[in-house]
Amino acid sequence: MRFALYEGEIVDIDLCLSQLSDIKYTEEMCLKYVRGLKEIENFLRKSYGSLMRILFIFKLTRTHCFVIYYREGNIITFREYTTHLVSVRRKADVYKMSLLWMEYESEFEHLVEASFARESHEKEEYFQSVSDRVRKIIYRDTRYNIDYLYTAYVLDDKKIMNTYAVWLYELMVGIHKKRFSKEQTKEYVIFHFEAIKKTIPEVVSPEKCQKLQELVEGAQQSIRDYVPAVEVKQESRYETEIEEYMEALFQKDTRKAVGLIRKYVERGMNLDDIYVEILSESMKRVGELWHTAEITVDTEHYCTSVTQMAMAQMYDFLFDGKRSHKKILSVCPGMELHEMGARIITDLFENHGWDSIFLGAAVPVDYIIEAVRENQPDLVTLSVSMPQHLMDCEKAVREIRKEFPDIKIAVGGKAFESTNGIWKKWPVDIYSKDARELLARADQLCG
Ligand code: B12
Repeated sequence: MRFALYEGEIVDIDLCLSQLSDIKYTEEMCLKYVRGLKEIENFLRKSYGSLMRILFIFKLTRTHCFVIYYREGNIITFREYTTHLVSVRRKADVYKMSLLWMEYESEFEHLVEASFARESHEKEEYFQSVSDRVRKIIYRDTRYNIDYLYTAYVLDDKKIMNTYAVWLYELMVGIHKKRFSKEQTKEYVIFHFEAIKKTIPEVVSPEKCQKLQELVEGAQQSIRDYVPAVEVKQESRYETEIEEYMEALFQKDTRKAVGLIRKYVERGMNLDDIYVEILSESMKRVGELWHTAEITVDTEHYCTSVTQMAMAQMYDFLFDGKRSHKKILSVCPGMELHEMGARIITDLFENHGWDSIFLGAAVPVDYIIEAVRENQPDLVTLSVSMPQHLMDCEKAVREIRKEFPDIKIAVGGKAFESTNGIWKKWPVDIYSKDARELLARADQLCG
């Protein structure tokens, strides 16, 4: 067997030369290659260090390739593709390097690859009709689907998967609105889940299959049963301020937006209200507008950065009151990037006399423990917005409880709302949806 590296991938020269167009490969035929693949893997490991996964491409004809996904001595999946789809896969691989992905057991990693391969195979015509960008998005969505499936499986909480399925469907309705009806989108999302369901027994060990397939079926059923809630607009008592702040954001008028918040402070408005009822509420509405495709992600990010700027200027006004000599340490565990909830909580506590340490986004559990050891706070608050990060949160909770039994622990954030009260299974002192309720209970508990 002779191999060559071609654009960073390994190509079987003999197969390229033989130009076989009608051969159908079987798993046994693939296995013949494993010895050769292992040697190449060892060689690449020496040259490049750790390898996540190798993609082998065997060219059959000018238009058809045979692809093996191979990892540490095992074939993950193999399929025949048009070369066109292979180039999509390559790009998806680059995309996959993004830091946003969660890490999970290899079986689930294989499930992403194999489900995407199945979907692109079963819908080959559709995959060819859409742009590279769309195919990349479908790959990304497959990965997100498995993130949620994995989380629901590990935490044994169906609601995580069901809530996500409906959320994904709503997101797709917005994205598809110019091309497909809601019914077509519904079928499409259900099909997307079906590809995962059918692939589960191929790549996941048998004892996990039933539970995983039930979770996927539950997700599909939630989409079928979903009836959009009749919208009852809940007016805030700060409706005028929220609207003028959001208008400034959408006009991309940074100075005006930041200035408005300063003006509210100078007018003597309660600082807690500004944080919770204006800034937090505005960000939630921004999120909903992104979710329904009324604004794009760049605008969402802009609103985030301006809101963080607006919060930063509030610091000047926070530290005036009487100190209570209590300390809060606030953090987002694991890979959680949504830090504004934790930040708002920290500022609220500062405003009420607590000393605070805000560690911010994405802190690995080991470092959270170290920070707790070093700073000995009275209260640790862990904030999670995306369910995928609940596992890290649980780990942090359990380790803190074990090592520092006297320190109080509070958890909260949007992720908990899509669980069946997962926090009840953990050794926490406080869970709340509401930052001000947390403050009141912490004052009592740590008093
Ligand atoms: C800003 C934002 C981002 C920013 C965050 C930047 C930053 N520095 O924080 C960035 C760009 C990084 C981001 C990324 C993503 N985001 Co985002 N994001 C948001 C958005 C619009 C606002 C978040 C926010 O600050 N809200 C305001 C704060 C104050 O609210 P909060 O966190 O819920 O906190 C309140 C309470 O929950 C509570 N609380 C919070 N923590 C704690 C802790 C304790 C102990 C207690 C008691 C209470 C408590 O008190 C707070 C005050 O009221 C939300 C929309 C939303 N509804 O929140 C989406 C949202 C959270 N994101 C979402 C998504 C999908 C993503 C992305 C996958 C894609 C994307 N949109 O770019 C990535 C994933 C990133 C990752 N790996 O984690 C979805 C999540 C949906 C789901 N299925 O779970 C949301 C809900 C948008 C939506 N409506 O669909 N995002």
